[in-house]
Amino acid sequence: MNTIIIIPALNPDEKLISYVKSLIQAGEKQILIIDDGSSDDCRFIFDFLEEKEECIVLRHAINMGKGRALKDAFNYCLTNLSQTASGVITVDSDGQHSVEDVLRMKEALTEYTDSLILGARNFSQENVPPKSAFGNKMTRVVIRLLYGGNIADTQTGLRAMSYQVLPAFLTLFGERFEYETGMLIEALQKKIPIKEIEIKTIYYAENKGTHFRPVSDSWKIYKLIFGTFFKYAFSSFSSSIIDLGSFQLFSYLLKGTNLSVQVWMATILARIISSLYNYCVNRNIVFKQDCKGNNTFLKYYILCVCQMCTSAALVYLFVRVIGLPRLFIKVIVDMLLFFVSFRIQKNGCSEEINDVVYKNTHSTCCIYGVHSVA
Ligand SMILES: Nc1nc2c(ncn2[C@@H]2O[C@H](COP(=O)(O)OP(=O)(O)O)[C@@H](O)[C@H]2O)c(=O)[nH]1
Ligand SMILES: [Mg+2]
Repeated sequence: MNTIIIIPALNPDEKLISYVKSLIQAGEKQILIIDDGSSDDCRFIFDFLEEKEECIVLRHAINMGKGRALKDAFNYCLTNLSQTASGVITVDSDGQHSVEDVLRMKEALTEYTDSLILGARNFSQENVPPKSAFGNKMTRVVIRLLYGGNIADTQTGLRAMSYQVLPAFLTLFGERFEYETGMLIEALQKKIPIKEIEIKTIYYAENKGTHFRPVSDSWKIYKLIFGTFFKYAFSSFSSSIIDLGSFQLFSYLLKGTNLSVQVWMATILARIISSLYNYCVNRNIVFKQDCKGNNTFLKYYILCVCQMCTSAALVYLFVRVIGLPRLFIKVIVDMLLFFVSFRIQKNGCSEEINDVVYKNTHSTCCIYGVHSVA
């Protein structure tokens, strides 16, 4: 696969020139370098690279952050370099990624065209500065707990992806290092497979030249990780409360009718209200982008109706047979249904439905998932 090498750079040193030269020697023909508002001292490096026919230099007038630089580069590739390549590899400018590893990523990309491929470092090695090892291990655990997936190197800058998956990352939130964390969360949420290739773990001078600001960049990364999760949790929890509250209200209003009418009508009306609320919240707040309108709406409701009917039927049955308070039974039934639907989604009933369920995941599960929180 023909690939573009993308190198985001902020105040690089001369090593960048020899690094780019060795990439060219290794056969790379398209290298996109982003000068992200680097100081005037570095200008000669970018001017030199710009002269090379294999290189394109994009410049930011001021420093806008690695995330912004990557998004601009991805967009440039998709809009201007769509004829000449079909994938990209992002590489750091400070020589932390060996040319051999870049080539291995390229090879992997020919096989995993539907995946986000990560060049994973080994943080147990001796040359890894303790701060970097700790930060990475901690982020790995938190992402695993909140989103699943077991990603060995969550902060790697060596990443490869085909044009097929690239658009998913274009509009993500984050201007600095947190953008790269957002890419991982997006891949996990959208079920874009993540493949890791072990690479050499290179650190120079205890990583003293890093642009990573431990407090403010870590804060941004964790705000993103928890923010996305809590938005989802809030959406699920509040939908659940609305569902149960409406169920109780409609049961009360339908008091004069027989049990079957009460349970079915209350379930349906409550679900209409709570699912509309949930769909809107997820569409506008939780998963701001990538909702393909009616299509997701329709599929969302097909799933919703199936779960709703099962819920009403089971609540009716258990109220009749066991005679416990119906709200209590509804909580238990919806909780069980959540786990069942979750398992079905995990095993993958139909790929398409799965995809939709995943995009709305939490929305579809929400109404049920919620109850596990409630
Ligand atoms: N475009 C751009 N690149 C950046 C910025 N900060 C860091 N980088 C690049 O991102 C890569 C990794 O940054 P680095 O400071 O080495 O972080 P570390 O390797 O995680 O310690 C390098 O290629 C940097 O040049 C930035 O603000 N803008
Ligand atoms: Mg570095």
